[in-house]
Amino acid sequence: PQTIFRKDYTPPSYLVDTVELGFDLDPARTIVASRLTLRRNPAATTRGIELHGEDIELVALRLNGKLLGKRDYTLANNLLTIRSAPDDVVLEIETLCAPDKNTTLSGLYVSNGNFFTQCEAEGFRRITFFPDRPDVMAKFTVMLRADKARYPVLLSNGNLLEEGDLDDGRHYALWEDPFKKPSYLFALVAAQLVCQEETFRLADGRDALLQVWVEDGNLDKTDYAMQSLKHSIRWDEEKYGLELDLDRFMIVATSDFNMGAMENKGLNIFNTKFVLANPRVATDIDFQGIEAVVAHEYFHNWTGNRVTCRDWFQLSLKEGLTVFRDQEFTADMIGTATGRAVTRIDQVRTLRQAQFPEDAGPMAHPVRPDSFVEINNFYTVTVYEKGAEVVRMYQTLFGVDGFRKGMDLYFARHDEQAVECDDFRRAMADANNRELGQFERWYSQAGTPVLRFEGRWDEAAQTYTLTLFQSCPATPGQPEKLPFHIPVAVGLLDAAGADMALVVDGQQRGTTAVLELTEAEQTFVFTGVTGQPVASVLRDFSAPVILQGGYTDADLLHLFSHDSDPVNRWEAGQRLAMERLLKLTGEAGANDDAAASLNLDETFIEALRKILVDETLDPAFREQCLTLPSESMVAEQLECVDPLAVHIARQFVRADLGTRLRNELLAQYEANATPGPYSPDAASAGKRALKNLALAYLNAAPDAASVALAQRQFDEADNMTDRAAALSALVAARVPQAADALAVFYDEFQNEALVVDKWFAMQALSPTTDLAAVRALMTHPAFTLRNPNRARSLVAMFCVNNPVQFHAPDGSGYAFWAEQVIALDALNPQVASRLARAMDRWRRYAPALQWQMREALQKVAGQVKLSNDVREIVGKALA
Ligand code: DPP
Ligand code: ZN
Repeated sequence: PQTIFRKDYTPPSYLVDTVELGFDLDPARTIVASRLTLRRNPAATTRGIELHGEDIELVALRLNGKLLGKRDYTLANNLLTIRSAPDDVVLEIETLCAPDKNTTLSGLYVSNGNFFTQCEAEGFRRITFFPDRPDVMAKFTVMLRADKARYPVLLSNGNLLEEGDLDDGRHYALWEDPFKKPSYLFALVAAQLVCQEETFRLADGRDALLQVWVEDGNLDKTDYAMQSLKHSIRWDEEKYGLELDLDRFMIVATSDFNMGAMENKGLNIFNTKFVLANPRVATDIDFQGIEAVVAHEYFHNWTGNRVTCRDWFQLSLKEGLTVFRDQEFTADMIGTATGRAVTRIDQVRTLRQAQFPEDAGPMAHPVRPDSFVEINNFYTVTVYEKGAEVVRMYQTLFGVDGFRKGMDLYFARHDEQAVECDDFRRAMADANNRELGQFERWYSQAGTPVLRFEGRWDEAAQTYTLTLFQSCPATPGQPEKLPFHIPVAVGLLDAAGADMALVVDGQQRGTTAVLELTEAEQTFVFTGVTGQPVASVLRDFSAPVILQGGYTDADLLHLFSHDSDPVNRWEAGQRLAMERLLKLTGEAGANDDAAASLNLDETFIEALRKILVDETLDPAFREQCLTLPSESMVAEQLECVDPLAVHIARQFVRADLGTRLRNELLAQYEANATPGPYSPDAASAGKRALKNLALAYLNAAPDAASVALAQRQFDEADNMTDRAAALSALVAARVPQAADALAVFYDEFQNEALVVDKWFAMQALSPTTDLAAVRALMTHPAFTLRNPNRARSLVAMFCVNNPVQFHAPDGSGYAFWAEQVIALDALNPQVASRLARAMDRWRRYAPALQWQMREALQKVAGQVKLSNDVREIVGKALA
């Protein structure tokens, strides 16, 4: 496969002013007629007209009215080239495609008998021939024609101009998008759907029509998405002065979708997972996900659609920024300081769980990659979540007001343009009169920087000298790294745990100072420090780095008890836990009987006990503090991973906490009941989270009482959060009641696809589920590889989130992985390629596992027929 490089960018040879699309929709044979007006791009460096096209049949091609023959163009490798053409051109293109055969879910496809599209990144070329690149922005008019009884709803981007009946039971709808857009934002839906709709008054006094479209029978699950949409519109008006620029905004849910959702202009298409919710079927996490994703896609209307990307290497320009915006929205919706911190902690967890490993593995790439084979492989946690961290650092450096000034300048300069990450950085720099040259390295260098610190208190001088050190490990293609510009937020705690007033270089800096580290090593002197402080470094996780060492156990206990920065307070607890997990993992791996002799110190238990029962702290925050780093986070710390030892160690800690904190856990279980009707608000969700953590710990060392508690909760709960938590506890406890409860649960929810996904997922990720059980589940009538949510719920869940079973010593998990990647690849390369990444870290495993993992990778790589998507992933893993 061919590698595409950022440095090879050339401007498009022609620009497209208008696109008129006509669709005659038929599942087996859809006719697409396209009429493009093009003009030569004055900035072009190439001459011919280049149109992309993939898996479509060209029926006719006319240039300025003249039918072109085979000699007038070339069509090879999915590229149609017309070598010579006048400066102004009208192209008329007729093509055919077969949506019902399209299992890739990219382009135009059929799901449950309905038509949907997905064009990002390069799906539009599967619909018609077009310069399918984001820097070609055009005005679209779309005519849809289809059978009226079968497809009563016909939707596309923008505003509805006209609709009516045709002969033969067909009907039509004509849509016009008033804004120019790249082809990846095109969408259509032709379907049997119903909608919840509402008129919403915008800040400028206009009324907009908001619609949430779902399959019949799901209108009892659209309220939360609608409410989230209204909150998002309001928030963007108030926070950034950005308004909805259309008369209507539609969200459509489909159960077959590769991603979470898609921000098509005015017609967002969503995975049902991020639309459908009511208390009976959705958990608190689901509600949170819906709010965040609805907001994310809505916010793209400005950050992504009005200002878009010049090329796909700039993906983080829109994704990092939009993730940051949805993160801030979520925090603002909760509103409290600890609520904000709890969401920040979730973000830090995601980085550690997924992004740091990516940055340290074979797929490591900068936030703005330099090359790719398949762009779909670069919709990554690095581009999204690390990209959001990079955007967050501007706000940390310039403050909320300075950040807003930068945003305003960005829109003033670039509205309706396709631009680069550098343009965003320049807007931030210029609006704040700062030079941000070095900051560019966050976009160009891959790898997670490592930050260390040394602090020295001088009693005589009353100074505290803090020396910060940074380095960054080599990543593929980048052996040497230069220092980053890192905002390091620091506080100093006195012996009583109170924040000291900070004076750095003679300047008063409040109680948290944002130090700007730009060198490999740099020293900062705090003056007027009257007692030995404990430094709280990297408050609020002020940069996406790994903070190494520097703390004693006593320091960490002090911070865990007192730090006024809740994120670092939580962090201290995580460090205490991690040190213990690593030590126990070493012991558990040493010999087979080690499990019986593991032991946890009273100091640690006591520290957790204090937090657990501290009623001055939000339950949501306490739950975060009591949650241990995951097995994969522990594994990330090890040079050579023995997944079984990691599992034994972590399970031991969970069970030991369940036993030694039993009374406190029981008390919290009772105290955090949420009587009355279910509400997904953050305070109630936090209580349920703490209560269900207590239930899980009590059942980590199950006895009759704890099992009965889980069983009672399963039987009596009126909401999915509590039911699913109880069922998971029973499954994890390996008790006979689990099988009955699973059967009851399936029976009750078999017609709710998203709950059936949960049913598969909770079994797939339980350490009690081995590969044989997974294979048995794959024969269940409800299982199919064709639906991405379902495939992920069982196969990916097992391979990624059940490490102890997946890494079975006989290598059977790896053989299964290879088999499933190959099977999925034939259907849907994007889904297959995600699963392929489960092997990224194979070189870190114990030798006996490593060679079996390599064998599985080689088996996939050796397939003659393999998508570029999967080939790139396994190729990089083996390189
Ligand atoms: N739909 C994906 C997202 O919103 C890709 N743009 O992030
Ligand atoms: Zn996005």
